[in-house]
Amino acid sequence: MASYSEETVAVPVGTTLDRFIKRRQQASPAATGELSQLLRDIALAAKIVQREVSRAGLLAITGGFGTENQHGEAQQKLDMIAHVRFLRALRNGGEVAAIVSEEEDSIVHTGNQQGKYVVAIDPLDGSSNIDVNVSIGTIFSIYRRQSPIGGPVVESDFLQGGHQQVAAGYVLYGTSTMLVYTTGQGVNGFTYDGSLGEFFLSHANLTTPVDGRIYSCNEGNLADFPTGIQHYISQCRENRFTARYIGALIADVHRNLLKGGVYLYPATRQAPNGKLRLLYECFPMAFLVEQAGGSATDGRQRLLDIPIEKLHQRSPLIIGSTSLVNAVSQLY
Ligand code: AHM
Ligand code: MG
Repeated sequence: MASYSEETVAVPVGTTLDRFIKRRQQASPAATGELSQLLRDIALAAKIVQREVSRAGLLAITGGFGTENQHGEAQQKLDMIAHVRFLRALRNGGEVAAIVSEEEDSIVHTGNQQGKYVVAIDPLDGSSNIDVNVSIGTIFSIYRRQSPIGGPVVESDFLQGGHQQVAAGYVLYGTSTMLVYTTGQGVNGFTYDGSLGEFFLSHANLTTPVDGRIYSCNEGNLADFPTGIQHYISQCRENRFTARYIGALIADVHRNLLKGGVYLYPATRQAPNGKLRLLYECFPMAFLVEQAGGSATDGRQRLLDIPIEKLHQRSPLIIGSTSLVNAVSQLY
């Protein structure tokens, strides 16, 4: 038989998320495997949600659920479906003792009081994009609980502060579905191959450009932005920066992470504390972007330094390439 090289006969499919998680676990002798299992549970829920998202138009699951969340925003059917999917996966996995979700006012106890971890999650971010087939995503943040294992989780388990995150990441349901996460040792991105039902490592050791030329904000609110931000936007226009705003935090941050740019959701006259939530939107994205070499601030201080007092606390967010974030801070 003629000699052949394997690679020319069949291109390798690459490293699955499962194998990547396992390797990371083996490299850390103290690891018990619980965090690995938790990440697998998140990936499983992400696959299920990606299935629902991709068929949304066929399944009559677009549109409103007829209820509002604690922020007074209409809950979409898919918001609630994603909430239940993640809740169920984390409950069944057994590593998570409680969850805080954008879709629930108070802590959701999973019944796994032996679980070491708590998870804060925005199950489906970018709600206004759901019905129109535009990118949406899931954001998650993992903490090791401080309350005694075996007892009930308490609010302070979630209010430890952004620096205490053990892991954080997002799932982007876009032109392809990606899971991007950090455990504090850099950032890695995985792309979903639906035909195999697996996430594969596609963006190893992701780093973001220090500089960039994209700015992303809801410019319709310009007149209500703080003066410093208005000046910054004027500079972006004068310098012929590119404006890109999808209206889904994850999609905007993801693009800027790869290409270099800055995302801004500042305080506005109507929302003096900004719109986005610290626990399950700002903290996880700030942790991840910093791990990729970028920066995040509320305009006054490093975002991860912000003291958190309430589960659904809001904050302004300026996040992205370090030199652009610094430029915004200087004008604030
Ligand atoms: P949501 O959690 O209700 O979806 O709101 C968060 C979203 C972000 O993803 C997005 O960047 C922002 O809200 C868009 O807000 P606006 O429509 O005010 O520009
Ligand atoms: Mg959200």
